[in-house]
Amino acid sequence: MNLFLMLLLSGIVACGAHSTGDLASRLLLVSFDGFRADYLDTYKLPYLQEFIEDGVLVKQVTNAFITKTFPNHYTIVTGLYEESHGIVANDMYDADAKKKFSQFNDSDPFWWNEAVPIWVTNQQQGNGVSAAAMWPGTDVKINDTTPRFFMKYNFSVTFEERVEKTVVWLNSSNPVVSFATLYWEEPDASGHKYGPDDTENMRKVLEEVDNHVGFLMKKLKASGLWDSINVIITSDHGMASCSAQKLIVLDDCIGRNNYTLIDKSPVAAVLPRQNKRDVYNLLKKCNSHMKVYLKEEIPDRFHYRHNKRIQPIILVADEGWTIVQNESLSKLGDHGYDNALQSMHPFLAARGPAFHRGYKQNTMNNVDIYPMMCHILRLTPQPHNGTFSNFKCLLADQWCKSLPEVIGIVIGAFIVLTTFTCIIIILKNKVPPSRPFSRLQLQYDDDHLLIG
Ligand SMILES: *[C@@H]1O[C@H](CO)[C@@H](O)[C@H](O)[C@H]1NC(C)=O
Ligand SMILES: *[C@@H]1O[C@H](CO)[C@@H](O)[C@H](O)[C@H]1NC(C)=O
Ligand SMILES: *[C@@H]1O[C@H](CO)[C@@H](O)[C@H](O)[C@H]1NC(C)=O
Ligand SMILES: *[C@@H]1O[C@H](CO)[C@@H](O)[C@H](O)[C@H]1NC(C)=O
Ligand SMILES: *[C@@H]1O[C@H](CO)[C@@H](O)[C@H](O)[C@H]1NC(C)=O
Ligand SMILES: *[C@@H]1O[C@H](CO)[C@@H](O)[C@H](O)[C@H]1NC(C)=O
Ligand SMILES: CC(=O)N[C@H]1CO[C@H](CO)[C@@H](O)[C@@H]1O
Ligand SMILES: [Zn+2]
Repeated sequence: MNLFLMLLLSGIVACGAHSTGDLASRLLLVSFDGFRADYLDTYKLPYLQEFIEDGVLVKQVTNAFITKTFPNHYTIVTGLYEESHGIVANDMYDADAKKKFSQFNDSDPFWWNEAVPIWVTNQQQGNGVSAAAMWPGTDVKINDTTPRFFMKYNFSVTFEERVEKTVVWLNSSNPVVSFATLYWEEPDASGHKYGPDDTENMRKVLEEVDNHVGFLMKKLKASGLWDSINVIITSDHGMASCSAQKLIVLDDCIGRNNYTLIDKSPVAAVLPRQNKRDVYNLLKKCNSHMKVYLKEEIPDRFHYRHNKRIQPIILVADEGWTIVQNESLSKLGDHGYDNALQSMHPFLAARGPAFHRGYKQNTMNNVDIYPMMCHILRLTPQPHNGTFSNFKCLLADQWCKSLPEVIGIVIGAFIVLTTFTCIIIILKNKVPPSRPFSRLQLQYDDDHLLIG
């Protein structure tokens, strides 16, 4: 009975979700750069809490290695590890093409074309177009396509201006904007400047970020989009505290002419100019707070090896350590470290008709976000590294029970079945008493016959 009711209910819920979703499934993806997962517990953020209570929360999202901005923003919108989407760092060098990439010189499609992001697929397959208020790559012609509406990256444009633009785009009915992105530079900038342990300054910036969430909610409500739109709020990475006492000085170990430093801290990409083994051996002896890997030795769990843009040697600093050549420490917080560290993890919250209400789960991977968004927008995803079961519980149209609940249902069903069986046996046992009687009668009859 229990199980039957559950199935019936979930069926009704699934049907309901489908019929509302069919009208116009709009999805807004928001990133607050460098929003470490535990900021949500440490600071009072009433607008975000209101958003979460009405939707779902994933407390910690395991992001991709290296835990930097451009690589992880591209992972979120492609569902691919960095080795597979090709944006393997904020600073890159391609030895074959002899090209350089940096955050400030990122518009050559060459770097982005190893993957197709969701805003392109949405326009190629979907029932609508895409719009972007600044997300890495959205102002580049990837696979010969930009979002139908986008802003050229400019950090001076205020959050309010970005939201106003986004809401006007989403409110358009011709064409329908079914997917939009919104990006904001904080709390990353303050995390670098003050360090994540400076609670006074971090409180200020996080309250500002929370007010931005409030502003976004207010604007979506005012335009009448709030009840029908799906909104995901997440981030690319967390932040760790750095200190001048935790410097790894490469100049103390190796001459600068021996190598080119393609990317710096905390994961340094080293292109040897002399014999690779010699460079490796010098670096290997350099500092116990830094791991040194030949490309082919990079651990499997990083999924960070199979791309020619990954340099022959990489150096991975321990949490809180900074790799320099001879410079002094320039920031009190940094990210990029091992993606197994909790300090590197962001959160994910989502709300709207596609999501459950008041549901929380502990983890998912950021490669799972892409297939989840494709599911909501009914797009056939490109090949990706995500896993459906990791996020299915967040979705309103999926039947999802935890293991204890499943065990409860199974035990419940077992009790019901046992009860039925007992009743049947008892009923059956009630019949037999008449049998000996009839048999007795027969015997009696026999006897009678015999006697007769
Ligand atoms: C940007 O990168 C391209 C291609 O590598 C290069 O030709 C150009 O000089 C760079 N521009 C700047 C301003 O660094
Ligand atoms: C960036 O935005 C600011 C503020 O809106 C504007 O004054 C500036 O001209 C913009 N810069 C570029 C390069 O468009
Ligand atoms: C959204 O669209 C509706 C109907 O087309 C219009 O009445 C409303 O003013 C628009 N709101 C915004 C914020 O553009
Ligand atoms: C390479 O580094 C070693 C050790 O610091 C140094 O002796 C040597 O001169 C360097 N070679 C070049 C070409 O810089
Ligand atoms: C760092 O190294 C450069 C190049 O070798 C040198 O010019 C500079 O003086 C050094 N700075 C410090 C602080 O040692
Ligand atoms: C990730 O997905 C891509 C595309 O399907 C695939 O080529 C790659 O092997 C996958 N990576 C892993 C570690 O499974
Ligand atoms: C690199 C890449 O994936 N290119 C694709 C761009 O989109 C077209 C379809 O419009 C595909 O055929 C290409 O493979
Ligand atoms: Zn970032």
